[in-house]
Amino acid sequence: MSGTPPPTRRPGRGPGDARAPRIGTPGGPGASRAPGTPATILHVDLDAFFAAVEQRDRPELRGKPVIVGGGGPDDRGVVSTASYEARKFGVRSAMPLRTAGRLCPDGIFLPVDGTKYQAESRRVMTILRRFTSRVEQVSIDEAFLDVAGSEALFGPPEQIARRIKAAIHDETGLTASVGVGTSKLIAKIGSDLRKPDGLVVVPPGEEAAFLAPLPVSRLWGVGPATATALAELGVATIGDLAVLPPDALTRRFGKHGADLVERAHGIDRDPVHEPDAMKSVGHETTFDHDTSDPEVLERTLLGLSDGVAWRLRGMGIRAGTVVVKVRDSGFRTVTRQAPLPEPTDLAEPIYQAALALARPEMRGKRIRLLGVTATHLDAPDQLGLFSADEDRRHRAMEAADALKRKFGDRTIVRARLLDKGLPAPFERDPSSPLARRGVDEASDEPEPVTREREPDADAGTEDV
Ligand code: TTP
Ligand code: MG
Repeated sequence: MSGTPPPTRRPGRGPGDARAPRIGTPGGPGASRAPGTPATILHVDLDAFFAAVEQRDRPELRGKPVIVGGGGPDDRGVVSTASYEARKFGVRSAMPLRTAGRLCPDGIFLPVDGTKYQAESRRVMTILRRFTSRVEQVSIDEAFLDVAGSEALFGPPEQIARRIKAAIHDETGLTASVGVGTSKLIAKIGSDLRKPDGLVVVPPGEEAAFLAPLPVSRLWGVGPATATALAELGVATIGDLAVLPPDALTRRFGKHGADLVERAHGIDRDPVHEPDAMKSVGHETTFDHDTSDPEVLERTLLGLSDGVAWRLRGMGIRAGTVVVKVRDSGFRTVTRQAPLPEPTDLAEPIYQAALALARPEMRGKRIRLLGVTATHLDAPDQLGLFSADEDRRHRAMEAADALKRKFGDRTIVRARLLDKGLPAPFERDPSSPLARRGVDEASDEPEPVTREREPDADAGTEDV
């Protein structure tokens, strides 16, 4: 919030502004997608979400450095998020709480109230669905919208973005940043650029100019390993990448290289997926070194299951089936699936099912990749209301689970995983194009060359 506590708006950048900054050079480099592609994609991301909810509910915390996560600076866990006031001291998500305590001795440390944040998340997603049914929630506090078709009712995309910001602010007391563009990539980068309470509109045709000055690490698909490899080729900014001959990138990075050049021009063909189209939620991880260590394999499955359950809960949906994917050192990939005893959004049953499925497939092999996916998802809870007693009981259980496992024990599990050089699955989701900030640093991205060798489609893999 840069010195201004929520829900106060930053002057000149609030939802009521007359004009959003338009980034790019009019008449600059040609349209990056087919001419005439309208800029109807929005990315909405709440600002310092968990911390902002706490500052809203406790006015005495506004304007103060608030650090959410675990029990305090002596806790073994990690920071979930920090208010913008705390970020000035260098505090970031996924940082050990002890480090946060050192950087920001006057920080106010608060435990994570997962139930409260999930309820807020549902309220915000319900607001978004008033503007279009084409809402793809990608994490607890962010979503893509495609507002093509909503303009007759709500005005052009920029106006819709303002209305959304105002509605979120008025109805929840939280601020959101919004990016508007022709693709998810542009909208996502736009929403991040002027946080907090930002609004960035990139008109069609100005994508490449908009991206050019930004560091190449802003592109998704560019983690630390790729960034280092690109730096060796003299690439620091997205503009540097855009002018490289695609052939050179393809030789160095395979298909991934060609994708990178496209992205550097702002091209991202992935449409906004409506909830009905969402068939599964999954996480997978490739080990740096193939392993047959049962402890590593089981912990990884636990971490993956935890990540999947977290996302299910964030979206207010439950899964009926668990699918595991096991790839061995010879690139043989099998998937196995089984129904859950009952639909769930809890980590434990997902983990138990995943372990039972994976164990026979892992025995006696060196494992290269593990994945856990939840399918047969029930419809998102659009109203965010839980009427039945049964549902209330479940929510209570889920809240306890969330607090105990994810933010208490789980942060320790996560820290243990990190100790072993394993990725933290909640924070790194290969099935999502969104690389989360502060997280790639914690996870060991496989070398791009390795990735290139991976077959695009796995023979024998069921389509989930
Ligand atoms: P983000 O949207 O990444 O972060 P944020 O909303 O706190 O801040 P920003 O203004 O930069 O968007 O994540 C949303 C919430 O998810 C965040 O408030 C806390 C939680 N979270 C974690 O628990 N661990 C993590 O590593 C990250 C990145 C987020
Ligand atoms: Mg956010």
